[in-house]
Amino acid sequence: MSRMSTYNASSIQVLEGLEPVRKRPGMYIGGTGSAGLHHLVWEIFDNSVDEAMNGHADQIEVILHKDGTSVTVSDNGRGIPVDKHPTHKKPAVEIILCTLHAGGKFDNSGQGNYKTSGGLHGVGASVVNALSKKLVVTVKRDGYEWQMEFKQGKPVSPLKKLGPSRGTGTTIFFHPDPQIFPRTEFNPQTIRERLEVASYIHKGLKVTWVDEVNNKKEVFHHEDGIVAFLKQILTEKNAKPVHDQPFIFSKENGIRMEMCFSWTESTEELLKSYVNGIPTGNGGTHENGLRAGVLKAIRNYIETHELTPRGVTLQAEDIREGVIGVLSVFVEDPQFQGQTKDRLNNTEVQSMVDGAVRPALEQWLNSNRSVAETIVNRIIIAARAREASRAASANISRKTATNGRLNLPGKLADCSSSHREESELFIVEGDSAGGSAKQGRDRDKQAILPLRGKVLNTEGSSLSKILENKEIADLVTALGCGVGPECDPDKMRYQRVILLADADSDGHHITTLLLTFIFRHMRPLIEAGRVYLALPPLYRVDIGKETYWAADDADKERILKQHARGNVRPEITRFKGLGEMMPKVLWETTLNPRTRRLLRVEISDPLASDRVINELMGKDPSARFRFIMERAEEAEELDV
Ligand code: 0RA
Repeated sequence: MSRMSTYNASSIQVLEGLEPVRKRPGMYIGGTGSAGLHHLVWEIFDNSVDEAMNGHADQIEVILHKDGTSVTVSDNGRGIPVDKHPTHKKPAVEIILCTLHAGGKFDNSGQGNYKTSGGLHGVGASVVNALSKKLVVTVKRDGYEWQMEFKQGKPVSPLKKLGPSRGTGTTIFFHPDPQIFPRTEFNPQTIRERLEVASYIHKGLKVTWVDEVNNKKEVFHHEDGIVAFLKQILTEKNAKPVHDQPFIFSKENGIRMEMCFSWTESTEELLKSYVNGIPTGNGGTHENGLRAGVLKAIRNYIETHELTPRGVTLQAEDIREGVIGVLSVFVEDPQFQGQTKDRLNNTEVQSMVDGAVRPALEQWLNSNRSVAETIVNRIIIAARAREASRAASANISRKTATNGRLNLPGKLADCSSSHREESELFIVEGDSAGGSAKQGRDRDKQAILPLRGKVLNTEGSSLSKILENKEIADLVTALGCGVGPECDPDKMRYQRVILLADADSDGHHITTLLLTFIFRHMRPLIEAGRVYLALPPLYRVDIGKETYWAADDADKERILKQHARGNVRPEITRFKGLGEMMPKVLWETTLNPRTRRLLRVEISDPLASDRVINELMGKDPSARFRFIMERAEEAEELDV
């Protein structure tokens, strides 16, 4: 009889022999190439994972043997039953390993009966048995150890009682049949990765990986499950979350799902998703549900709290930018789609995930308001960056279309050295100061760009609008490093750019406006440590016919002590402006690298500074003043 078909009323199982599996292996494991070969490991491993998921096991060991072509999987579960089946008069373990199960696993434990195997057909151990030249099952159960051996799916000998034994569990050794598989070498890396993921997806499960080919042993065990997984991904990707704790959500009823994610400073969006522990590299309905739920929750939060930004429209990509997370769902009858069968296709899953995530995320945002604010801020930045990026590329293509060569601004007094490493650009406020600076500078290494007109308050404007401002456009052209997403410090025409303004409130204002622009649209320059503030002197000290400049109070005292003459009364005035300084003095006090003081502009916390800028610009001018002073203090003082 080539087929055995039996109907059993008590278990409702359709039992069938294994001949069809050997005849058409592709139907059961997808193919006989490398993927099919590894599928054998997943089938056996997933059975043990099932046993663990149902609460009967917490340890699984997988051994790739020295030959690289045989594997042992063992667990400390209940052990496959060995008692004789009432109708078939054969040990249950033999039926399980020698028949195709149309009706699923012989599990009457009453616990959630998920089949973890997201495999192509989920038919389990008997398929592996059919396609193995040798398979040995060892069971510890009922106080004894039992063993049975098979060849190409057929028993070699009856079930043997080896002897008394403590504990319970199942061990399956198998050696794929070279008559079926052209190549029977397993890839250790492929197996290792799958095991590691399983240890994250099934929190608490201890998976031991023994790679005898490479003489390696590893234990994967994560009590924090996918949250630990997320942590590892963030570290690996070097992605810094913008909030401390990830959003974590799990749900058992309906369908089982578990997820966690964080918004990060990364511009990448990365969601690792799994169905029944199987990676779904091509996403599918579960991922779609998550994305839809997150979008709705965020939009709703922004709307209810009236956080809608002016001047930009938030798009889905802005909300998702930088989100890194893990999604794991368990579906009873997963349908996979696509060439590589790694996209979930069950339509009901989408609305279930969406419907669960949306209220949960909204509630989380509402009960973590400062976190929510940080996230919303990050989203708004993404939207602004996106608009700036589009505007910038439009602008650049327009430029290259009209004049291919860089057209330097007319009022730039460039330096003569062609070595970037030794050259610097001073942005100087006002014409008269610009004139002094041009005369007083080291022409070889120092370039001067005087800013004449009003510098635009760039906050909240699109980049294309900003670039209509002549002063800003000149600055961009002179630096030559590009703007917006194009900005590349390596292309900058100078080693550093130094903002030089008076130490009065107008000076602070213009410096703030320039820094705001650079922070928003040329941030890489700041990150590369190539933006500086020059510190002109604070006091002018006149003693008789001599004039001295004091950098600060201590300097002033020193000058007074050193140059005081009994009969002459020193005259101290606060420094009024760069314009009153002779070129030579400007050189000595502010430009000369040997004597000047510079502050390097740094960003301590990008989001914090972002908030500061948002809050301060366009509001109280004294607050702007404070901002620049605080920035200056934060910046590292340098002797350049
Ligand atoms: C059928 C019934 C029961 C357990 C198993 C199969 C079982 C199968 C595998 C495969 C690998 N590890 C396994 N562990 C258990 C339930 C037995 C009972 O009710 O005690």
